[in-house]
Amino acid sequence: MALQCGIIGITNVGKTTIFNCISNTKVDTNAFAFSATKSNIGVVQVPDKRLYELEKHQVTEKIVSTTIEIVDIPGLAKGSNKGEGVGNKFLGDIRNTDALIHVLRCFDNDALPHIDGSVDPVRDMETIDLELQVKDLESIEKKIERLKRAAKTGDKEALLGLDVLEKFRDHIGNFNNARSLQVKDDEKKYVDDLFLLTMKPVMYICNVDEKSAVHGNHYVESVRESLKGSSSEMLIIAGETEAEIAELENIEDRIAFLKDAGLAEPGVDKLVRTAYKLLNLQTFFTVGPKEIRAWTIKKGMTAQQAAGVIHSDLERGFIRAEVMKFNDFIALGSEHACKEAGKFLIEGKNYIVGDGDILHIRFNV
Ligand SMILES: Nc1nc2c(ncn2[C@@H]2O[C@H](COP(=O)(O)OP(=O)(O)OP(=O)(O)O)[C@@H](O)[C@H]2O)c(=O)[nH]1
Ligand SMILES: [Mg+2]
Repeated sequence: MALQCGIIGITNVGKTTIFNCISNTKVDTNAFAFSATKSNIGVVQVPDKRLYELEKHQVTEKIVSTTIEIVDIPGLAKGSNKGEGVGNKFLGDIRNTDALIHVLRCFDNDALPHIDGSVDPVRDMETIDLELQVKDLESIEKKIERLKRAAKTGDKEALLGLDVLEKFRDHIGNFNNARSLQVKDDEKKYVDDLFLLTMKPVMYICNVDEKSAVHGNHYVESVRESLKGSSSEMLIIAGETEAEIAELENIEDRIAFLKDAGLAEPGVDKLVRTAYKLLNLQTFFTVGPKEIRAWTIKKGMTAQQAAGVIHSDLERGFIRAEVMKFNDFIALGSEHACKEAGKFLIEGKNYIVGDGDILHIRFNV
């Protein structure tokens, strides 16, 4: 199953606008609060300039990017945990995602009133966090009750679990997100089964007006300030500008538009790459005259598991992997040159694949 990144935030902050740019779809966006009634799922190509570097050294018929799934979830509001706005249902959609893209409104627009009366991205962030925290507390309390019953019968494991869950309850009860609690690896298992919403890795998107696309604005500064000391990433994106760029069919027009806006690449490209990292994913390549292709694996996967991403036969009949590092291949310019330089490696099934590895799997079924 593909890993999913969910776009969350208050209603009318530009989630669907950004989703449309990255997924090349045309879901209706409008200025009515809570007009969206279902989540949109898009398969999004992960932009990777390395594919075009590889093409310089290998003539090929086509280039295939790897993809991730992005889900655009309708806006939450204060009280969503009790069914306010469009409510509970969407908290369930968030539960199914593996990482979160939290969009914050950082633009003024008198024609588009804010649901809470004023533009204040830090307040919005806290509103959403609180909704998720309330949900998490519910799940934790339920499990605590269950474990308490088991602990009465002398179940040692239940006692250990209780200890960890109570730590989480106190932490989240003090308006913190689960992800910021430091716990030992062997303690994590007591909450893993709860799929806590505030445990999911998150990145913040400041949605700004066009003139703030490069340097941000005072709203962005307030977000930056509030994220000080946290490990979460923050990106600035001019949603409406990005939407205009995405409208342009012609690549030269796009480049000219980007240049005018002072951008080196579409902001959404960086967004998708960051989401990919957030999901703890990395890429390996296959390179040949028929196609040059990027494939997705989880960090830490072995050569045999990576072979299985291409085809189950390759995993089942795995013999060995021939590996070239991306940088070696680009620097030396060909497989032959890599061989001469001792940079063509023969690896077994337990080899841990590195980001950017060029693999050729030898197999026999
Ligand atoms: N000025 C300005 N308007 C924007 C920007 N991004 C989105 N909008 C407008 O804001 C309105 C809502 O945008 P959507 O993308 O539908 O917002 P949403 O967050 O998906 O809203 P819900 O699905 O209701 O939660 C639309 O009228 C957009 O044109 C922006 O960067 N600048
Ligand atoms: Mg929407």
